[in-house]
Amino acid sequence: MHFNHRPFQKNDTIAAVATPPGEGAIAVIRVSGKEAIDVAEKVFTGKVRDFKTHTAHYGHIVSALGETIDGVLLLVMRAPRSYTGEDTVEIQCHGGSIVTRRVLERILEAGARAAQPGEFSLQAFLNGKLDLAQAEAVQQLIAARNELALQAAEQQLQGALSKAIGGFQQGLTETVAILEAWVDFPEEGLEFATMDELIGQLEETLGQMRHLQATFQEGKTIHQGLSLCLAGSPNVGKSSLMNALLGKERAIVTEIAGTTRDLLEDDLRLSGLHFRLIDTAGIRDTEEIVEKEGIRRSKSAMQSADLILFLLDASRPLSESDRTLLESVPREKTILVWNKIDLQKPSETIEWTGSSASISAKERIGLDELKGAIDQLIWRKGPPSKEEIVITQQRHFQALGNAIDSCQTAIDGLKQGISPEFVSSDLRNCLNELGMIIGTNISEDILTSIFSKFCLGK
Ligand SMILES: Nc1nc2c(ncn2[C@@H]2O[C@H](COP(=O)(O)OP(=O)(O)OP(=O)(O)O)[C@@H](O)[C@H]2O)c(=O)[nH]1
Ligand SMILES: [Mg+2]
Repeated sequence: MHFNHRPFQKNDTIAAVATPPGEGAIAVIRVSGKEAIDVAEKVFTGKVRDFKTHTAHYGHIVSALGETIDGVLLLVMRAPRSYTGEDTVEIQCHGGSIVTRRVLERILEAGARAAQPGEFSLQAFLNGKLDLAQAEAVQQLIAARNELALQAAEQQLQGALSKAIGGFQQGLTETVAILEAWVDFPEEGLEFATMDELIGQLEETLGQMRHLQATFQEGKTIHQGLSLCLAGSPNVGKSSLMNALLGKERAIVTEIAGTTRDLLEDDLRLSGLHFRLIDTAGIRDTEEIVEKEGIRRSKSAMQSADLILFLLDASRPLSESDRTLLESVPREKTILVWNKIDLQKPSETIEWTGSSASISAKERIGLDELKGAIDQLIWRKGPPSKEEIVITQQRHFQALGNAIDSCQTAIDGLKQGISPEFVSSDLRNCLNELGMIIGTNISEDILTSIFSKFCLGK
């Protein structure tokens, strides 16, 4: 693979601030590449060239004229024992944007180039320290917004996904080898396996690939979070429930029907996931212009939400409008919530086979039951275990899908007695697609687009 033009130049020595901007006790500036030690030697008061690998040294960063810029701790990690696989120097200077910027500028002046986002991880990938799926996991780990996303990223970083893909590749490569031997020496027939065995092996791999691909549904939930919409007639307690779930007085609550006019949103963390919680205007017939627009928004929020909590007031008989509304909700993504169970309950019967919960938003009763119902609706089979491999990225999902299609075509071809060279070409396509996931035979454009989404300094 060649990496000879901008933005990524493999042989450059790159530098960036690796800590977030703003005030902080310390900031870390990372320098990596063939010249990292020489650059550090120029800007630091100690003999960096003589420093042993994995040692820390106190000293000063000085300007070209010898003026002190900052007192720092300097760490040396020599190739290949570093994150990037290149000589790496990390400088811990005082935090704060001006000090940090001056130290970085001095390093750039001494010969390093400002790194692009993700370029340290790209170096690590090009040096074989991480495969592509692992490098992507690093960014996912940083960006994880909930425990399950963190768990999935850690697992991918450890190489669990890469190992599964490697397993598919190994089996498919063996099959290709047998098929190609058959193309070369047709008179000898399929010497190493019967046709049924070959088809059987391919079908097994196909099944495993399909299983892995299907985890993307969960993966998306974990990675992107879900929207959770509170809906129902006016005054049923939607805003009260929003406040109860958030544990703060986010929304205005009054006894006047039609209090909430606009959509209100906030972040909610629940059972290892993150949600976008949306409170809506109570839906009813009205000619009032502002409320009408609010209701239009409520309906559209219900349509686009991943989950709906549909509230009914358990303390009063259901109105016609409650019933009509209930008819219109998409049941598969709705939990029916009876609110105000602290008040006397009229006996109501409605037809509802989906999930439901009974609560009092005001008195904070039944919230655990409600959370349980939400959990159940999301994870019909329970949340993924620590061992289960879940794919969380669209890119992986797509490549797996293409691999599955090619594998299926190969199987169909074998069954129909199509010439083995066509079958082996389908399997090679399948192998290529799998390779894209871990980064073998991947184009520079794709690499650039993947790594450019990373944080600067990572
Ligand atoms: N007793 C009792 N009162 C409740 C409960 N939940 C809400 N209320 C009361 O019901 C009234 C309406 O509550 P809201 O949370 O504003 O209702 P809403 O569904 O957001 O109403 P709109 O914004 O008008 O659509 C307020 O007076 C609340 O105090 C409950 O669980 N028990
Ligand atoms: Mg409200």
